[in-house]
Amino acid sequence: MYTTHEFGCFYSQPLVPLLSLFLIDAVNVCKMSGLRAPSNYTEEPQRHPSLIVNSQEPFNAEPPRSALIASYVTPVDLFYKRNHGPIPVIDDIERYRVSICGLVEKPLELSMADIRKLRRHIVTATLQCAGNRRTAMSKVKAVKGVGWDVSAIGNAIWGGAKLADVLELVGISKLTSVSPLGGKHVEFVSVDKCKEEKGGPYKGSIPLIQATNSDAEVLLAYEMNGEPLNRDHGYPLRVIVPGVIGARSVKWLSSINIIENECQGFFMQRDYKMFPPTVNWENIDWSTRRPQMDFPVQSVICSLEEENTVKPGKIVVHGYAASGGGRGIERVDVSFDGGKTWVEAIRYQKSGIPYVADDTSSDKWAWVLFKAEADVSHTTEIVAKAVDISANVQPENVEVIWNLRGIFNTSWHRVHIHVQH
Ligand code: MTE
Ligand code: MO
Repeated sequence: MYTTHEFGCFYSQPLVPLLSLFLIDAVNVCKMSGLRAPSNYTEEPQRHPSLIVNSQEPFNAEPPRSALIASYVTPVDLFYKRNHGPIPVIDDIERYRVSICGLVEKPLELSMADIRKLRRHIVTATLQCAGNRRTAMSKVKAVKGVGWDVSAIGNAIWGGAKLADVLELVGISKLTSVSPLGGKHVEFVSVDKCKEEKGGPYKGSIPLIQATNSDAEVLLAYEMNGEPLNRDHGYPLRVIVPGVIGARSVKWLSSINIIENECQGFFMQRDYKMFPPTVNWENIDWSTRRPQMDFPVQSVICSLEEENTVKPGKIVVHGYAASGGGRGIERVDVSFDGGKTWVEAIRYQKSGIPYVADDTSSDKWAWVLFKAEADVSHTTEIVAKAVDISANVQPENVEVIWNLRGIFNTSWHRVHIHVQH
């Protein structure tokens, strides 16, 4: 007996097409989304000239670090762009559909008009690539991956439908869980051609318990900073998973599959996992680690470059701090003498309003900007480190967290100050 559960999204056996004449409602197939995935880079969008390009094809770029502290909300054109293939194209938005299939009673296809009919929810959330600050980690020992400085992060106001509301349309009620560990996942599939997937689409998944939790605020977003998403950031529809590494926020969403276990795609199983420093490319066993989800506590000084020459006098330091899982920033410490003594920085989100690390008066998924100042009279190192509300701290040195994929460099951020008298 065939149940809707056995097929996932694709016909897997030759007799299925025949049977499907009779079982068309029962067999669970994801249809085309109307998104087109170019196989070369001739249809890329225009980009801001001040982005620092780390790789042209696929396009990976970050803004100068000073741009991050110019405003609490990062402008779209300066927001980092992280891609694994050419940017997909929509020829006719009327034909766009996102399908929901897998372990659901009745698969469903939604147009943009259907998605817009659902209650519109707004979340201010920081997106951070797990590879942020990778270049600094690669100075310890070579790592594999796109070289990022400190700006593979940005804070935006995302607008869209809550995934929990969308899943109710296929009969999955809020807070659905089998068990807190393991259990079903919700898989997000795109259309972009990624070489890591041997030309297949980018995909990833999150636990069903998170997807159906209205408070987790997982979005199918169609707006970024009050405007329709642009092509680089996932037009017409992308996932936003607040508090989780950027890799799970799948862009150019084509289908949503309810699956028995986590997604088996490359970016879940053979990437975005953190290994101990002893693991190298000869002895690596990917199956020994879980896919990374929440990002750890991070802070970076953005008002100064790695090397700075200044006159003696007052230095004002600005930067960002963020933690995953909705954990607020409890404290940011700044040292003007290489880490011997520390001052506590002032924290803020919207300017003029002092930051309090609780859900009611702050944006819990968003970064916190900080400011500290001191007189500097001789050559020194300025250092920043943050503490989140669960008392998680950043490691002092990058050496102890070195890993071959170069993810999660959250070591104390240090910049050098050369004082010229
Ligand atoms: N979604 C698709 N379809 N393809 C991708 O290459 N990259 C992921 C994620 N979603 C990616 C994707 C990664 S690794 C990150 S960090 C974020 O998108 C970056 O989002 P942004 O380009 O909007 O900043
Ligand atoms: Mo990423």
